[in-house]
Amino acid sequence: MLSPSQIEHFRKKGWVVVDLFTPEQIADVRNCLESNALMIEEVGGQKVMTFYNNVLGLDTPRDLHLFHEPIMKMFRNAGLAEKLRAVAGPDLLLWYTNVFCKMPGQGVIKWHQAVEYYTSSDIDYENKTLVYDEVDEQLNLTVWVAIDPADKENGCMRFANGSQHRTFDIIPSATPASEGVFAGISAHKTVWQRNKQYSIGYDFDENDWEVEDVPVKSGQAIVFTERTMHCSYPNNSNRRRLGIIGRYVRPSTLVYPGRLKGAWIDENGHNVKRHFNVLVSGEDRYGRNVIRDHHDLDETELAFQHAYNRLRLGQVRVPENETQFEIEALQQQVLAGDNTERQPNPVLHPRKFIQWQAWQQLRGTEPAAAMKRYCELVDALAARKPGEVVTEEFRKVRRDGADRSAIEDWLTAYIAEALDMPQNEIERDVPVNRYGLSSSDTLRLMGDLGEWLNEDLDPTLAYDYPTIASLAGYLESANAAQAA
Ligand SMILES: O=C(O)CCC(=O)C(=O)O
Repeated sequence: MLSPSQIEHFRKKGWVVVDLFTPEQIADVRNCLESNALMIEEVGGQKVMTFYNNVLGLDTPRDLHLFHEPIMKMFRNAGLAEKLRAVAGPDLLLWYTNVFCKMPGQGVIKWHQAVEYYTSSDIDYENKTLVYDEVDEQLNLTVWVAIDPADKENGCMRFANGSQHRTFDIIPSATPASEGVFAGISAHKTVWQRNKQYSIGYDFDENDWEVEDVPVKSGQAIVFTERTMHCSYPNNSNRRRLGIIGRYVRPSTLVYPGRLKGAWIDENGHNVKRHFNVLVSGEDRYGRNVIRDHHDLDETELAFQHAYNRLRLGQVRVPENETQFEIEALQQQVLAGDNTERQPNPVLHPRKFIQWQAWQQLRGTEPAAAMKRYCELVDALAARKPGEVVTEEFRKVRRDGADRSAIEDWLTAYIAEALDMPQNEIERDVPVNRYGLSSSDTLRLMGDLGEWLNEDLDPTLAYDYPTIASLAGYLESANAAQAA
C-alpha cells in the first residue's frame, strides 16, 4: 500500500518514490537485460547497450516484457499493482516498457511530458499511440525502476513539482535533432528522431518551477503521472545508470488505435502488429484493446527466437562458409517472408548476390519449416567441439590480380548504378563526389570494392584518390607491390 503521506506527496508533486523490489528481484531483471544486450561502440567510442525485441521483431529497448519473463514479472508484480491502485483506481493495463541505460559519458534527457506520446521530431497527430476515453480521467502512469542506483553524478531523474496539473505546449521543429529531448541516450535518439533534422521542444522554463532531483537506490521506483515534467542529468560518472520503465493506462484508453484500420506502424516507426497489453489489476469492461497474459509465439517460434538470440549475441559463432548464407537466408525467410528484393549486380555486389540467391531459393518455404531448419543449424554449430576448424573462406568471387582497367570498369559501373546514371556519363578523371555521391555512399562503395577485391580497404583512400582513375591506379600499384 502507499501510505497517506506518499499519496499526499504524489498528489502535490506529481511523483513519489517507493521501495518496491528486493535485491533478488532486481538481480533477475539485471541478469535478463545484461545477458540479452549487445554492447556496441559508436563512432567516438561511446558504449551503448542495445536490445532486440523478439515479439515485435525489432532492434529496440522497448516492450522487452513481451518476450522476457523476468521483466514481465516485474511490471505485473502484485505489490506494484496495489500501490498504483491507490492513486489510479482499480483497473490497469500495462501497455509499454522501455529500458533507459545511461552509460558513462551519455548526456541529458531534456524536459518532457508523457501525456500520450513524446516523440521529439516526427509527431504525427493523426497517428496517436493512445486515445483516452472521453469520460474517464486521462492516465498514463510511469513507474521508473532503478536497476542500478541513480544519483546526480550518474544521471538521476529530476521533476518539476506540481507541473502535473498542466499540459505544456509543444514547440515543433524547435531544436536541431542532435540536441533533441532524447539525444542524450543515443539508443533512444535513434528511435525517436530517426532521420529527422529537427526535434520538438516544450514551452517550459525550469526557472519558473520548483525542481527536485530524485536520486534512487537499486530496487526503488519513481511513480509519476503523464503530465509531470521530467528530465534527467547526464552521466558524468564512471558508473552505468540502468533504469527500466513500465507505463499503465486504464482499459478504457485505446492503445494503438491505428491497428483497427490495419495501420501497424506506430509514430516511432515500430511495427506493433504483435503488441499486446497486460491486465495487471481489476477488469476490462471495454474490450477495446488486445489483452493477453503472455505472447502467442508457439514452440517452434520460441525455439527459433532463442536460437536467433544465440547468434545475435555471439554465443554461437557462424563459420564464413555456405552455412552462413543458409542461416542468413533462413532468417530473412522467417522475418520477412519471400524475397521481394531486386537482384543485386553479381559483379558489383558478389556477397549480396549470393545472399540474395540463397534467399531466393527458399521462396515458398513455410515459416515453421524455415525456423526448424534454422534451429537445426544453430544446434549443430553450438555442438561443435572446441578447436574444431570452423572458418572456411566463403566462395571467392573475385578474379585474382584485378588490373587498373578492371577496377576502373567496376567503379564506373558501381557509381552509375548507385546514381542511376548511364555509364558513359561517368568520367574517370572527375572527382566522384562531383556526381553527388554522399560520404555514406562512398563508405559503402569502399566496403563493396574491398569485398570484390577480397581485401580490407581503408575507406579514407577514397579521399586520397578522389577520381576513378587515381583510385584504380593506386590499387593496381599496391597490388603489384604486394605480389612482388
Ligand atoms: O531514464 C531517463 O533518464 C529518462 C526517462 C524518461 O524520460 C521517461 O521515462 O520518460
